[in-house]
Amino acid sequence: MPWEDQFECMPAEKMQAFQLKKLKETLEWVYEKIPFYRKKLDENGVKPADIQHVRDLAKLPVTVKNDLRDNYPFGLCAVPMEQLVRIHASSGTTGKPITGPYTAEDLEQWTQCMTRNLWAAGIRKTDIVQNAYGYGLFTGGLGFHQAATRIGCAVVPTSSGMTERQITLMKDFGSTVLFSTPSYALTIAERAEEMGVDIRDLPLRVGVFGAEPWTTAMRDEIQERMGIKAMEAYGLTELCGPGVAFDCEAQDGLHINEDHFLAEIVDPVTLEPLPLGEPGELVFTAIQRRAMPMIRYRTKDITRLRREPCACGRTFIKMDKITGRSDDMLIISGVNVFPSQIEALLLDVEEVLPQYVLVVRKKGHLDQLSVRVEAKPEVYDQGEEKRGQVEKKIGAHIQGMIGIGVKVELLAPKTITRSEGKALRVIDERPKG
Ligand code: DLL
Repeated sequence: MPWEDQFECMPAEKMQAFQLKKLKETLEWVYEKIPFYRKKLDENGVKPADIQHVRDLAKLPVTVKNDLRDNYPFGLCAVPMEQLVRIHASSGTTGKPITGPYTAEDLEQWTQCMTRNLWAAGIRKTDIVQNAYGYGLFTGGLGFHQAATRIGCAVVPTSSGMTERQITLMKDFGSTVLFSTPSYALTIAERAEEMGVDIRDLPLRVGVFGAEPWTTAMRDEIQERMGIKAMEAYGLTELCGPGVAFDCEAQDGLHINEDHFLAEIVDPVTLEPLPLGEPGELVFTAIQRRAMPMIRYRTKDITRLRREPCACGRTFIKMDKITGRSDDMLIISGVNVFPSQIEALLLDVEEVLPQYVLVVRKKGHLDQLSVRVEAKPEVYDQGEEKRGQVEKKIGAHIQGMIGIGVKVELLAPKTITRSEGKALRVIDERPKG
């Protein structure tokens, strides 16, 4: 039974009526309280009252990350400071940070959304959960912490880093659940192997991973290496943090908390809404937040939406795993490539470790992609000839599956810096501007 089945299993018609009511309230709210939105709606000739159906969303202008930066720190906040009880922030990779302010009600709703996620992952009050997401301004640490506390779990707030200590505590405390980024889970698995600890022999049984793209191949690798079920969380600071979407025991797509977040898929270039099932950029409207609602926020995340019955009984719309961000998309010899496609292919190759980095350079007018991937120690030790064969094999596999020529560099094990949070997968050495 889901955590809040009255919402999670709500029949579609009832959900649509609920969403419309909340959407209208939110539009009135932002129009009245946030000059940025009032101006934008006026410029586009739309009034909140023009929205009479959820599909009328498409009439509204989109919001982008730069709008948040331009209004840093509190320009998009609809309530006075005394009503805020928490302020998170995310720095992103470049530029000014963006802020995530919460009223007490926002914090409560976030906790409930996130609790649905953990509950769907099978986490119960008897669990000992080790939370290796970073605590602090990042929403991962506290977002997971609040929800695990609500279920009544024993939370071990390790935060990220100090990997040996993570493993020692995991063993000593008998942690049954791990929260971390997927790449940090791999770092933990690898370090444990070096320490002679087999995580599969420990009580650990579930992980809830997110905050960065990962393929199903990577999920299988983690499940296998740790002997756990690897579940997923999706979210972003702009909307609350984790708790926007989550997978259930079916592990077949992520249910979106659609009583809080209206999802659309648009063409990233024309911004035209795309029909269900088509891949494109995910756009969200947050319809229950008070401090910082979001109207048609462009996430840059690429996926598809599916509305179909799920074995778990939830009626929430599903999204596929994120295949990448539109700003991470590479165009190599005219072919659009996401790092996740390369990840999936590398994980097919038995001679390598799941540690890689992609380097993009400009050669003349063309973009050139180098795939740097670590060899397994026993493969690396066989010498140059063997390494050359493996590089060729990987190059041919990528050429065969995606149709692009790449340069493959097989690296010695442990060459690539291990992730403790979001992994760096692409190094772009093309000249800027
Ligand atoms: O990463 C919130 C979060 C924390 C989600 C812990 C899940 C677990 P930001 O730092 O603002 O927030 O980054 C948001 O991370 O737009 C996606 O590109 C990416 N992302 C988050 N979850 C997933 C996921 C947190 N499950 C950005 N799969 C988003 C793929 C994800 N990408």
